[in-house]
Amino acid sequence: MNNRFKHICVIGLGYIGLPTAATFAAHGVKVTGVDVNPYAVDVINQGKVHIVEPDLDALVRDVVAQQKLSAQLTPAAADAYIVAVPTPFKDNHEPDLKYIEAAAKAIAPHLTKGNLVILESTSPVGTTEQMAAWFSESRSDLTFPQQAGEEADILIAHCPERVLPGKVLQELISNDRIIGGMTARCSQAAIDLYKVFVKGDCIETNARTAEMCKLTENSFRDVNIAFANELSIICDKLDINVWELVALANRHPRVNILQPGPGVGGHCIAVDPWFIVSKTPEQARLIRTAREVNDSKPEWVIDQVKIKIAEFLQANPEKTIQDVTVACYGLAFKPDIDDLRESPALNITKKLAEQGLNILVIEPNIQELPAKLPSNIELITLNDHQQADIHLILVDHSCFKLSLRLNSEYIIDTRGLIK
Ligand code: SAJ
Repeated sequence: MNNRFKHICVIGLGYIGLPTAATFAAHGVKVTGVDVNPYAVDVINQGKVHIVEPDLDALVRDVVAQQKLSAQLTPAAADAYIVAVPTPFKDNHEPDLKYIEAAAKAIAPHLTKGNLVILESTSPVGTTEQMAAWFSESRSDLTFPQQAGEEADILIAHCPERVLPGKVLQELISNDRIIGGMTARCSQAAIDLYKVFVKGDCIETNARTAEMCKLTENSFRDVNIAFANELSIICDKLDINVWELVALANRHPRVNILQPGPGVGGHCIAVDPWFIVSKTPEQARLIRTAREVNDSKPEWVIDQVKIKIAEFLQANPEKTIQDVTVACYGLAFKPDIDDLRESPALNITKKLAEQGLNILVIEPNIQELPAKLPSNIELITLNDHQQADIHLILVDHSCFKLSLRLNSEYIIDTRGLIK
């Protein structure tokens, strides 16, 4: 283990902060985890977890039992600080940095000469410099890289997280890491810290490039998914099977089209491109349009359901709209996870229920429906799906791929499962 960082403080114990804190603790570093949510702090101190991520529960149980990880509501003095708090956007798509500001103000009183502070939260370009400015406002007795360069008392870097939900514990260790120090000395300190467990390469750059790199990765994905989603709508008009089309085009050695779906979910790819658009609205035309294309896909799916219902009622004139039952396959934002946050599948299901339709949901990864859903939605098992009139496939869970067999004319397949 590297001797330089014996005790670190991780601010924000969510989907990134908690696995990061637990992984450092498992590699012998004493970790104080900090979260403003008293429930999360309590649960972690009992050796349990408040989020679902494969193998995280066992890891947290072990490191808490070994007293390597403990949680509390406010930061403590440490050798290094890692900020992993959310960076949401406001209603106008402008980034909201209030959690980073609050974290900086909570850390500032504890800073001592030689400390390293790493911002891991996905951030608009310039946020690391802003965080450094917040520190220097609170601590005129210390020097920071923006004033003192390599001589600064406090070292600051941006090292964005890039792990895939569902594979966080593996990717934390195996992924390459972008290290954006405010100076070369800051980068070297951050590399020394991550090398405690990172097996991938730690690649040095400056803080602004590191910020933009993370936003670029997710925008690249968003733009490419938008291309696939737009193709699916074009193909529907032209009576072409988009899944066959994509597979054929991808036989070209330099073409690699992503998969269309019901929209883009989660809290990264659907959010981060806006951070580029808000800084450079005149220039980021393609990135903005991709966001709009992906955000409008759920409405298109709902229109497809309405068309199928009209066809069904025409073929079954004895029935009325109140008799129609729609089965929705999947609620999660992507396959084989239970995460429903910003899920297009969940939004589509909710909107269909609000129109008075009877909805059956098949989501094998959850035990009960979220409390806020309308009462005309029922959670059923895959075995009971045949009772539905209309079948809407929203998530390509592995179990659907293996065992979903539909014998119906009334199928809307947003994931190409039936093909
Ligand atoms: N999706 C499609 N078609 C595709 C691929 C994805 O419709 O071909 C949809 C998914 O169904 C889902 C959404 O996109 O709704 C996002 O899923 P994802 O698996 O592509 O990505 P996330 O949001 O789970 O994680 C991303 C990752 N970024 C990249 O792959 C560039 C991850 O590495 C990041 O760490 C994470 O965002 C993050 O935290 O920013």
